[in-house]
Amino acid sequence: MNDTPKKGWFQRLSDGLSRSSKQMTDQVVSTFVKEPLGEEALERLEEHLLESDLGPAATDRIVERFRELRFGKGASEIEVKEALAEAVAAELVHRQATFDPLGTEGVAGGIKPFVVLFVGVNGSGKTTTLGKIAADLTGKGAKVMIVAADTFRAAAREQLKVWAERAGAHFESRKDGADAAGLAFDAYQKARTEGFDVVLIDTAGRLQNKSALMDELLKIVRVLKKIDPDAPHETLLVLDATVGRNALEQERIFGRTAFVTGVVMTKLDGTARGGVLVPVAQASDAPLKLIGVGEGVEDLQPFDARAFSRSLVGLED
Ligand SMILES: Nc1nc2c(ncn2[C@@H]2O[C@H](COP(=O)(O)OP(=O)(O)O)[C@@H](O)[C@H]2O)c(=O)[nH]1
Ligand SMILES: [Mg+2]
Repeated sequence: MNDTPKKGWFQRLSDGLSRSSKQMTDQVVSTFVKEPLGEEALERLEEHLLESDLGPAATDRIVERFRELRFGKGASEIEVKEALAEAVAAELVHRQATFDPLGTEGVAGGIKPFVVLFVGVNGSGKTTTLGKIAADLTGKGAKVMIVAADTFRAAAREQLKVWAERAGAHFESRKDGADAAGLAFDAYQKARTEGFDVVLIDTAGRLQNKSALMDELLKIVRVLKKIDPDAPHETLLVLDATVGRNALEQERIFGRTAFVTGVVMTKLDGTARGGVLVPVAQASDAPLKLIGVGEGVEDLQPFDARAFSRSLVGLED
């Protein structure tokens, strides 16, 4: 029997970000608690923020805020953390948006089925993120179809099928090497006739052949638009936080095709440099919508700038 109380979402977020927050707390916070705020401490703050991958632009602004704050000698740890959390949140609040396919901008607003396309390089967490979303949606009573448009690898299809079964979602696939766009088109048609609420389309992420991959993604988008010019209604770019600043390069590659409507940052639990979320959110044209802080279904969370920032510096909700 397991009588441990279910963890709240903020606790999951904090646990997921614990490696990053430890880094922040050990370095940044101790700088200010130990010595009065002077130029030297500010320089050290700058170094530590850069080491946390917050990026030069946000780092400059945060250091500037701290300069203006003029902490007295021996500021308390909480004071420093609160100030840092606020400074980080200020970098992110304008970069957050909600993903709610069942809400008024989706099914409740008459867009049914609501089509979501998942893009990103192999290993970024597309399939896992899609699976977590499927489980969440079926849990809310939605009729969900999962489409395995990553048609190149049998293993990829199998992995997705397991998620579909677990979530109780309908699964559409074809054999190896089948035309991904053809599959997506037929599946979307079927979803319309059969009254599905949401269609989740997984795609391949072979970056070895960038132009072929982009052509394939654009072709999928093009055929979906033949059915509804507004489809896909959401295109989520999935980025892995553990690759650090390479995530910025991936954002550039996929973002350039200009159809991304939301960013998902996964594996924040797998890095001590979760600060990389900041430059990625700022570089992307599309807002950040979801974050992954673990492998469990409940470890995919809506992105909340304030909660993220507080967790990042080890503060309570
Ligand atoms: N720790 C952790 N692992 C994750 C997270 N998201 C995905 N993964 C893992 O990352 C690996 C690659 O994910 P996958 O969904 O197959 O990536 P894809 O190639 O983009 O479809 C898998 O082992 C996942 O379990 C996350 O938020 N946290
Ligand atoms: Mg996959």
